[in-house]
Amino acid sequence: PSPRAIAVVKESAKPLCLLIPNGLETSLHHPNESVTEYDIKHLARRLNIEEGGAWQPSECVSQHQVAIIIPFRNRTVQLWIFLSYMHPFLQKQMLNYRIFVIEQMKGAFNRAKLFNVGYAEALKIFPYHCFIFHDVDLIPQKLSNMYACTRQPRHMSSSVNTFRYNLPYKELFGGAVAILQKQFELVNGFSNIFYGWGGEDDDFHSRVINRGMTLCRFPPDVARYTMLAHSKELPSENRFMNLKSGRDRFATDGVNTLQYTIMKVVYYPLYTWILVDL
Ligand code: BGN
Repeated sequence: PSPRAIAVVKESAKPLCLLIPNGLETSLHHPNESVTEYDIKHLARRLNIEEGGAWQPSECVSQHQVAIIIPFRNRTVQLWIFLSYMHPFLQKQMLNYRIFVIEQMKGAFNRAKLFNVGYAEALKIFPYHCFIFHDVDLIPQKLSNMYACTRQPRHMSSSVNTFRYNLPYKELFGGAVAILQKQFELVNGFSNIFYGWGGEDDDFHSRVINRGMTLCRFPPDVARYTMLAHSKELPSENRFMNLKSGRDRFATDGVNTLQYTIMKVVYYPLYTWILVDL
């Protein structure tokens, strides 16, 4: 358990929750792909979710304090599907969690920098010890795929339907990853310079390896995901160059040099929304 969980147990006289709750072998219903705004509003009340999309078990103290960071723009329908599926999923895993949606206001999309912003902003709200950096279009199929941090950084989405449930290459570290706060700090987060599609996840992989860590993955049968359909992004032309020179910037480009402007923060019923100008 994290030091914080132990402290809370002492204060609250509640027991610690199991590290991995029982009953996760069952699978969850399929994501409902026709979620309406009405469904979303009612879900928050029905599931006792705190404003801003946060929740924790009431009967015990979760050992996992997890910030789930979703970079976002222009995918509202996918976000609804994601949220209405993920809240029940995360609750069954007995996590103390909050979902952050980090929306980029303008310019070429910068997934990695949005992750850095989510990290920095989440820590202002709560001392999360575990971070999950997650695309909005990925739906985990197995409840046994714990949304918590392992000792080593974990590539979570290693078995995705669109890749016919195969890992395309060994170094792939995209889609959804789980990493401890102190490890993320150690690798200086993501690079901030990857605008457009591709490469930022490969650079993040190099950062982790460079700091002497090794990735882990759950077995393919557990790490199974469905990707929601969307049009293909155009890969950026700079991605090869940025990736090649990446190593020179590990220490000088990341959370320690992060600059951004928060335009709006709203605590919506199912998520904390942060609109940012990068
Ligand atoms: C790779 C991309 C990743 C992406 C995976 C899976 C690059 C860098 C130049 C080699 N990497 O090719 O960013 O997550 O495909 O789609 O484009």
